[in-house]
Order: sequence, then structure tokens, then C-alpha cells
Amino acid sequence: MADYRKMWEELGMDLETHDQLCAVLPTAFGDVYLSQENRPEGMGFWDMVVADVHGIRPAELIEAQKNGQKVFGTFCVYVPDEVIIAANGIVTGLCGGSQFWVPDGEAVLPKSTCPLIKASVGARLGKTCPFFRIADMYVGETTCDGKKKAWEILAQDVPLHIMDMPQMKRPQDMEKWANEIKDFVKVVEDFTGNKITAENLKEAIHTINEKRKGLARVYEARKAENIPISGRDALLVSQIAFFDDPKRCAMMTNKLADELEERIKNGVSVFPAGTKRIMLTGTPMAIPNWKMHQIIETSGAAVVCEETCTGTRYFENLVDETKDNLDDMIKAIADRYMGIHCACFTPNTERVQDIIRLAKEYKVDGVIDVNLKFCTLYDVEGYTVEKALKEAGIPVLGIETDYADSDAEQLKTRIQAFIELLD
Ligand code: BJ8
Repeated sequence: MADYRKMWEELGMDLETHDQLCAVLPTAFGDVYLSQENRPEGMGFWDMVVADVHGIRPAELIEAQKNGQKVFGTFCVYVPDEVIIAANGIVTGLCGGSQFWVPDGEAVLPKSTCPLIKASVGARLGKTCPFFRIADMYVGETTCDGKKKAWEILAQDVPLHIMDMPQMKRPQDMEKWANEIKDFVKVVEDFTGNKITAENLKEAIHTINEKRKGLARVYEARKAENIPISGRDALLVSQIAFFDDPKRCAMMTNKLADELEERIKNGVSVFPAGTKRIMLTGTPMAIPNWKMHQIIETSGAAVVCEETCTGTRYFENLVDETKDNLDDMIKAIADRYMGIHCACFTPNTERVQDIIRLAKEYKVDGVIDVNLKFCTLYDVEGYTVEKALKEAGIPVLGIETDYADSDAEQLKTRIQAFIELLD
């Protein structure tokens, strides 16, 4: 690992505490990733990125800032990257996925808050994540109550713009959302000093669509009977996509997809024939949350799809690239993002339809509905999701967990029992 201490120091990070995180991450990564056999060669890129996750990309972002670019930190897949990229800004994900950050979050938040929020706030307040230190502006959204209130804490010393999400998808809500994006255009223009034009927005739409297509190709390969990539590796690709440069992400995912397609042709699989195929649905798994994938894939099954925001919800559906004027493009962006079906909407029948569709497309033997503790939205929606899956004859197991390892053994027992029951 290169030495980034000077950079972290200049970012005002708590180096001593950060050292503790740096000490545990390689072991966790080694246990989950490097212990796998027959991984695609293309994963070397992602291994390298994770090995220096707080070094390589942060250094690039700082370099870009020196050249006048602004970095926007986001927490949700509803924030339209296209707008930021059009204004020559950079987007980086900020969601926290490690138990390491939770205690610092719990110092200011109720314990009964979802771990994703506690970890994100903890990463910021504990000064142990360079991305939180680097971002010039945070972009929040009004998706769930916990996040809405967390913005008030996170906004203490960083400019924070909040996008007001509709709660329903009626025509008036769609119009409101398009207006919200128009306001965001103005905010980004003012903050970057760069005008968003039809030309640069068109180009940004194309860039982000290409990134989505690359990710979609990797996922498409997972539909094959011989599974060319593990769920753990595919998850890592999605997680890093939130941080990486979008053009490089498109290039590397396409390169990986080439290899996966070749593996399919040659009958190469990372799992023995007959391995049960599992789809995960539910709350997002921010890096380095690899817990469920690790448990499932060391229990004799393979994860072949994630209907989550670190899965299909991140890349499915493209923005229409045929529009030529700014208003039509913004409308096209609004339409595409309203095609994401998060549990923060009511009703949310489209998500249930997506889950059934994906279960069939990926030929899964069973679905695990996994929700982060204290996420009321996904927990309550679990009732509808699980009922629909049972009606469709697809076995389903509901799980509630957090980032801690304390329930790992118990989860493993339940998951093994579930896998054994699959036909
Ligand atoms: S579009 S899932 S990224 S809001 S933070 S809702 S887990 S209690 S993350 Fe999300 Fe956007 Fe929806 Fe996707 Fe629950 Fe936790 Fe809230 Fe969460």
C-alpha cells in the first residue's frame, strides 16, 4: 500500500483511529475475496482499488480539485449524476458500510437508527473517511426520515443541498421531480461556476448511460447457467462504481464482461454444477458490507443478482439520449430516475414486479429479502415482497441484520437450512 498519511493529515483526518480501520480492512478483504478460487482475471483492477480504497481515488479527487473541479458527495441513487458531470463536477458515493463507523454515529444518533445512516454520520464526525473530508458539497435527499434528519447534522460544516423527493409517482409528482432537477441544475451551476448546456448535458447523459451499460453487461453474464463470477465479486464491482470515474468504470466493466462472456462460452463457472442460485433484495450494501454475500457463498449457494441500490436499481434503465434541448433532457433524466423503485415510494408495486421479473431472468432457486435493522421502509415492504414471491412459487427467506458480526453464525444456520430446502 502506498503511503497516503500526508494526504490524510492534510485532510484533517484522525490518523490514529483511521490506522485501526486500515489494519482490519485487508484481513476482511482477504477473508472474503482473496480466499475465492478461479476468480476472473479482470477482478485484479477492483482488488487494486480496494487495497488502496482510501488512497488512490481520494488522491485523484484532490488533484481534480486543484484543477478547479468540484466534488459532490451523494448518498442515494436518485441524485442525478448527469447534472454534476455536465458541469464538470465529480460525483462520489458517501454511504457508510462498515461497523467501524457505527459507534461514532451512535454518539449523536439514536441507537435505533439504520446502520447505513449511523456509519455515514460516524465516518464524517469521526474524521476517518477521506471521501467525506474531500467532498466540497454533500447532496442529500428526502427519502427516509433518518436520512432527512441526518442531513441537519452533516450540514454543520459542509454545504449540503437536499433534493426533495416525491413520495408517490402521480403525474403531479413527476412534474415536481423534474422541477427539483431543474433547481439542482441551478445549484450545481452556481457552485461550480459552470453553465449546464444542452451540449454538455447530452454528453454527460451518454457517459453515465455507458457506465450503466457496462454494469448491465456484468450482470447479464450472471444469468448464465455456469456462473462466471461470484456474487461477492459482482457486488464489489457495483460498490466501487459509486466512487470511480464513470468513463473508467465503463471501460473496466466492459473489459470484465468480455472475460465473463468468454467464460460462459468455455463453460467456466466459479461454482460447482447444481449450486443453488440466490437473489438478494432489500436495502443497499455499501462498501465494505460484504456480510450477506460471504455467508451465502460459504454456505453452498451462489448470489446471482441483487435487487438493491448496489445492484440492479443502480444501472437498470437508461436516460433517453435522443433529446436535444435542455428542458427535454431534464424531463428524460427525471423519467429515468423515477423508474427506480425504492421503498420510500407508495404504492411501490413496480418493485415487487421487478423482483419477480428478475427472479425469473436470473433463474433463481430462492430469494433472500435482507433488510438493515431499523429501516422501516424496507422492513414493512418486506411483507408485500415476500407475499408476492410466495404466490409466484419462489421460496423466500426474510432477514434483518446490521453490520456487526455478532449474528453471523445464527444467520449462517438459517441460510444453510433455507438452501437445503430449495429444490
Ligand atoms: S433509493 S434504498 S439509496 S433511499 S438510509 S432507506 S436503508 S433507513 S438507503 Fe436508499 Fe436511495 Fe432508497 Fe436506494 Fe432504509 Fe437506511 Fe433509510 Fe436507506
